[in-house]
Amino acid sequence: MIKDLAAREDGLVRVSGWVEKVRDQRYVQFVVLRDESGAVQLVNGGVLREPDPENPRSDILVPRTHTISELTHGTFVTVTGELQHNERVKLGGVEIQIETIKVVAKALPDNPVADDSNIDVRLDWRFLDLRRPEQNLVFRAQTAFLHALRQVWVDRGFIEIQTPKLMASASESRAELFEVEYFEGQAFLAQSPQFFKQMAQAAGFGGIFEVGPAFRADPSFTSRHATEFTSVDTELSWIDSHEDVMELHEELIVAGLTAVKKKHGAEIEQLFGIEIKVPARPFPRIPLAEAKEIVKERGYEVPRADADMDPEGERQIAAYVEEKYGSEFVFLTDYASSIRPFYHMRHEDDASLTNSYDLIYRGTEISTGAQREHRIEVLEAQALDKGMDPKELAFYLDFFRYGVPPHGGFGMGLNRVLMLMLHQPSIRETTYLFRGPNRLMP
Ligand code: AMO
Repeated sequence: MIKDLAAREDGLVRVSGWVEKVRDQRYVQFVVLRDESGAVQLVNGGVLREPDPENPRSDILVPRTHTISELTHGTFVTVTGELQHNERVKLGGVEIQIETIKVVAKALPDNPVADDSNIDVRLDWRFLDLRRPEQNLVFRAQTAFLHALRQVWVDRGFIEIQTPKLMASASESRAELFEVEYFEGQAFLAQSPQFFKQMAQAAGFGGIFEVGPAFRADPSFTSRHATEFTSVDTELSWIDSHEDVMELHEELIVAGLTAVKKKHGAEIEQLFGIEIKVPARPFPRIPLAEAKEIVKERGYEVPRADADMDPEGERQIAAYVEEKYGSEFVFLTDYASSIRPFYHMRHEDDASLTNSYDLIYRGTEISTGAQREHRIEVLEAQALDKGMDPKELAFYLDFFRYGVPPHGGFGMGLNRVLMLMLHQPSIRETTYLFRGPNRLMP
C-alpha cells in the first residue's frame, strides 16, 4: 500500500493505483499515483540507461516514455521501481524511480469530474468523485464509527437483527410511505424497523440492534433528507424510562466519536480542517417546552401551530447549549403526545407528554428515541386516538398480548451523523449513493 512506503527502506517496490496527475517535462516525467491509502510521486527520467538484455524490465524503461506521456487521469497502473527517501518531495518525503509501468485499465481522457464540479455532476459520476481522498475518508470514518457502536452492543450482549424492508403496513405513519406492486397486491417499503425491533422485545431477545436501510417518500430537497437512508436502530428491555435509552445512546455516541478521532482524527483535521470533539457525558437534557422558552428568550419564536420544534429552533437551542455547556449534543425530552407516534409511552401523571426525546448534534436532529407503551390496553387506546387502523396493526398489537417487558430504543440517521461530524454541507456527501426525489441513478 502507498501509505506503507514512507516506513520502508529504499529499494525495489511495486505499487498499484490510479493516475492522479502527470507532469510531463522535457527530461523528467512525474506521475502522482494514488491508491485507497494515499498518494506517491513517481519519477521517470533524469537517469539514462542502456537497455540491458539480461534484465527483462529494462526494455520497458525509456528515459522519457510515451506510456507516461499518454497516461490519462484515472488510468489504473502497476509500477515497479526504486523507492527513494527524499526530504524535498512534499508528498510524503518519498518518490519512486519508475522501472516498469504497466497500464492495467485505461481511463477515457475526458474526466467528467473536476475539483470544482457541482454536487449533481459529482453524484452522476459518484465512482470518480469517491476517488477523492476526502470522500474516501468519509466512508473510512463511517466504518470506524459503526465498528465502535457494534463493539458496545456486542459487549453488552445485544443481538444484531435484519428486519424486512417489504411490509404489508406502514411502519411510522401513512405519510411519506412508498408503495410497491407486490404480485397481485401491494406492499410498502419500511420507513423504520420500529415494529420489528419491538417484536424482538416480545420475543425475549433483550437488547437488539440493526443497521439497515429506511425509506421515506419525502419530497423535500433539504440538506438532511433522503428518500433512502441508513438507519441505526436499537431497542432494549427492562428500562425504567427513556433515561435508560439516553444513557445507552450517549455511550454509543462517545464510543463512535472516540474511535473516529483515534483512527482518523489527524487526517480529518488535515483534509476537512476540523477537530472531532468527543462529548462529555451526560449530554445536557432539556424538556422541549423549556427549550422553546429558551429560544424565545433568545429572540426566536418557533413558527409552528403544533408543539414541535423547527430546524431553526434546533439550531438556536444548540447554540445555547454550546455557549452554556460547551456541548455539541443536547437531548430534547418530553415531547407532546400530540406530535409523537402512538407507540410512545405517555407520562404517568400527564398524558399530554411522552417519555421521549430527540438528540440534536450541532443544531440538527440525528435521532428519535422513546420508552414504548407495552401495556396492550393503553397501546390500543393510543392507536385509536391517533386514528390508526387496528386491523392493519393487528400483527403488531399481538406482540403485546402474550407478555412483553418494558422497553425502549431509538433510531438514528447514520448519514446525518457523518454530515455533522465532518462538517459537510449535505448528506449527499456522506451517503454512498444518495437517493432523493429526483435521483435514482447511478
Ligand atoms: P424518526 O422518524 O425521527 O424516528 O427517524 C429517526 C432518524 O432517522 C433519520 N431520518 C432521516 N434521515 C435522512 N432522510 C430522511 N428522510 C430521514 N428521516 C429520518 C433522522 C431521524 O432522527 N422509529 C423511530 C425511531 C425510534 O423511535 O426508535 C423513527 O423512525 O436522523
